[in-house]
Amino acid sequence: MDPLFTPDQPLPSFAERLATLDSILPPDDFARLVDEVEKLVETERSYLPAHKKGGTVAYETLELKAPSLVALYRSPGLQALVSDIVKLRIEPTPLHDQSSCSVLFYEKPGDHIGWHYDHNFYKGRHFTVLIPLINRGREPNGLSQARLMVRQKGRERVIPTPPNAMIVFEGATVRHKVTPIAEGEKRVIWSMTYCADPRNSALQGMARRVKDTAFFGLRALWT
Ligand SMILES: O=C(O)CCC(=O)C(=O)O
Ligand SMILES: [Fe+2]
Repeated sequence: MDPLFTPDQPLPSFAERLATLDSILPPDDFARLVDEVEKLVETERSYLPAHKKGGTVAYETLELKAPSLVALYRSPGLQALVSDIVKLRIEPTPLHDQSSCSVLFYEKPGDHIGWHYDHNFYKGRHFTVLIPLINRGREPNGLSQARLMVRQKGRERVIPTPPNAMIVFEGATVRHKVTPIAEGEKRVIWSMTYCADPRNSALQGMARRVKDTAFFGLRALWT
């Protein structure tokens, strides 16, 4: 699958280190992708401890079980689009970095992520790209109550995350969180990172592994 990444729409400004686009994939391609990921999340969920809030499917699992997702992450089309938005040539981050390409799912009441930065473990500037795959719930617009919020210059704002949107931001400088999801709601986010220079020092590599451990469990220390 090599769909045409978007859209006939002017590129948004990245002056605030955050930009959003809508309808990033053609509807048929998007529907196929959601289908593939939904099946995978069903299986992956069964390995999670019952008490664990939220869940992630890591890059290495996606490479085996969701090859079209991983192919899109590495596709020239998506890289070119992100490069054009951030006005820097960017590349995918390495396979051993669990944040490079992952799927986050929020489905139990209370699933959320607190305020954080996406730490940059690389030499070059580092960007987070989110493509919401599923977001449904009880809000008047049909979306879930789990909201992506950012805080910049002392100001908080909600960044809408409807399915098939794309949110690009510089996570090392833009503090963000996701508010708790409510009963019966579901939100599945495809999260990727790109970097202008994805080399890192040994020290940065160690820090990255410690961070992945908190997010993905002990296994990450051995990657
Ligand atoms: O679920 C979201 O909207 C944001 C997830 C997040 O913080 C990230 O992928 O860095
Ligand atoms: Fe984040």
